[in-house]
Amino acid sequence: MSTLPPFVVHYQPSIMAALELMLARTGTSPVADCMRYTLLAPSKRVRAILVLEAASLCGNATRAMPAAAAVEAIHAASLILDDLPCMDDAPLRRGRPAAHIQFGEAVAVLAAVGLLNEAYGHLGRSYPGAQGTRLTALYAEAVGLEGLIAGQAEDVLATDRALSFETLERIHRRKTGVLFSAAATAGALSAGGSDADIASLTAYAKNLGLAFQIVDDLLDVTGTEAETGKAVRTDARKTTFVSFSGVDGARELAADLCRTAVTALSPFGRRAEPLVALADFVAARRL
Ligand code: GRG
Repeated sequence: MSTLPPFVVHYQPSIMAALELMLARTGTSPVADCMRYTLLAPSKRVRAILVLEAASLCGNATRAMPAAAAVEAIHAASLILDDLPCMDDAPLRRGRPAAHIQFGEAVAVLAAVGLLNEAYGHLGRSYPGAQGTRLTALYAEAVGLEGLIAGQAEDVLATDRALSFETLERIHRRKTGVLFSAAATAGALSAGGSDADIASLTAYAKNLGLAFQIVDDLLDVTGTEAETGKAVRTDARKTTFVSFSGVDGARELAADLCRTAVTALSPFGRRAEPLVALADFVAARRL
């Protein structure tokens, strides 16, 4: 994988420690090994950073780490499932053989379910009472039938079919954007943020998530396997933001969405600078 910018590197050790802690109870077995293989592999950790920065913006980052670890476990589960032969059939992930190539399909599926299970268990153990219930429900809804699962189902069923822009946008808001929004909301909730804070952060993350996906489509066309850590030129049978708008159009769309995202942070003033930097990173990323 290409080198990460210093802004993102800064967070890696504490997030890795939190992920190790979350998996401390899982022991060793083929399924546990596959969970660790996927979750601890090199990643930008954008969703965890979003949780931590949202919490910090709401005045208290001290309670956010379990929610940051949990969103990364959910994300890792989604990557394992996304790469399976019955889905995107992708051989490479995070610069390594995909989980099903390394461990076989059965273990990979069980590891994905195991990661989801650990994510929810970790939330329940880390946040007592109403806060834990709210965070668990938030992530469950993001994964569910208005979120990742719905987006993935519509995406898989759309292979080899032309899509309207509206459908394409709905698929990717669900597949990618919803987990970004949940991460920002979780950070705010862990910090006791107000409804107004949550509304601003959710609007930011929703737009950032769609921009992130558009850049993902761009990198499939303009990036290399060495930079992205995954196979490229794989989207030939799918309608993507690039097939719709061209490389320049998609780049403009992503930049527009990042600008809209940043505008939503205006109530926070200068304190929002780290999240503005995150949007800049998303718009320009090569990995
Ligand atoms: C039950 C969790 C669950 C999911 C079922 C398989 C599925 C439904 C959804 C797939 C969602 C998915 C993989 C969307 C793509 C999002 C995306 C752009 C992934 C790449 O994320 P990065 O670049 O990856 O942040 P790293 O490796 O840096 O973490």
